[in-house]
Amino acid sequence: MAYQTLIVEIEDNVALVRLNRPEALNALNSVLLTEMGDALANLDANDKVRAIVITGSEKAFAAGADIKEMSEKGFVGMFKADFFGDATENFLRTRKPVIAAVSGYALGGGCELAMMCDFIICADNAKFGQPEINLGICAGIGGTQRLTRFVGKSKAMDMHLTGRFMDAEEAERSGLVSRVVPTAKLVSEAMAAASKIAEKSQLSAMVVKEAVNRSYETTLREGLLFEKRMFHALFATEDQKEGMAAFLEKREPQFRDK
Ligand code: CO8
Repeated sequence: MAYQTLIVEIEDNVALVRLNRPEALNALNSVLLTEMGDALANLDANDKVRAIVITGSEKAFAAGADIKEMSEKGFVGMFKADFFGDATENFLRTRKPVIAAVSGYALGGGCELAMMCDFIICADNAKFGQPEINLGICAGIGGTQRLTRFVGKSKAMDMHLTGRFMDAEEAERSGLVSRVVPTAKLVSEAMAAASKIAEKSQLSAMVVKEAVNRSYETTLREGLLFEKRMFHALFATEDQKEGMAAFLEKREPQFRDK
């Protein structure tokens, strides 16, 4: 897969998608977001791929939406094109687990892109922020909604209203990231986490992703019912029989996604 703004590699059932606009600290422009949607759709459909890692460079995961591209736009054009609406929908259609591996700046749309992934592992040099207020705008692909759910109202308001950056230690303490690792080991740690996921039954992994994401969309009662029914449904799979037999026989399971 050859892209203008992304480098995609597949290694042992795990895909690594690297944002590649170093001249603009991986700022998200229309080309990049279209290519990201296309890459994720291809990887989702590729049976060799069982988990996906998205990363940037050491200096920047992504420094936000591309300000140069946005600066001349007006309301009518943005509204009619539903600017970045499709890109978000395409991203969220991915059914395989997606890990964000964040080093350096994850600002504005970059922070939002990381939060659209299933979880975030960050390097100890990471800096998260929603500085759109400094540009006279606000977040546009989930920052006000997702950051609030990750870190709570008070900290989300602080980040959006002051535009300040959050370092890796604060991000872990606040629940924005699942783990912090040394910068030099970021990609290998994220790939190792993805490989661990790739060993599991893909059916279970897809159910877990749907069920956890549903907790953001619905009431507790409906979410619990969804989880219980999916739990029941997994007993119709060969992987459930294999997983439990392997445990009882004290051996490693051989999942076949059936
Ligand atoms: N857009 C376009 N170009 C950028 C961006 C950006 N967001 N960020 C950095 N660049 C470019 C710079 O213009 C510069 O290019 P050049 O060398 O041609 O002048 C190059 O990247 C290097 O940047 P700096 O020289 O500024 O590097 P520093 O190390 O001095 O500073 C910072 C790094 C602090 C990250 C700084 O670049 C910065 O503040 N960037 C802007 C951060 C920002 O405001 N982000 C929010 C953007 S708005 C947004 O994301 C809206 C989200 C809603 C929709 C999302 C859709 C995807």
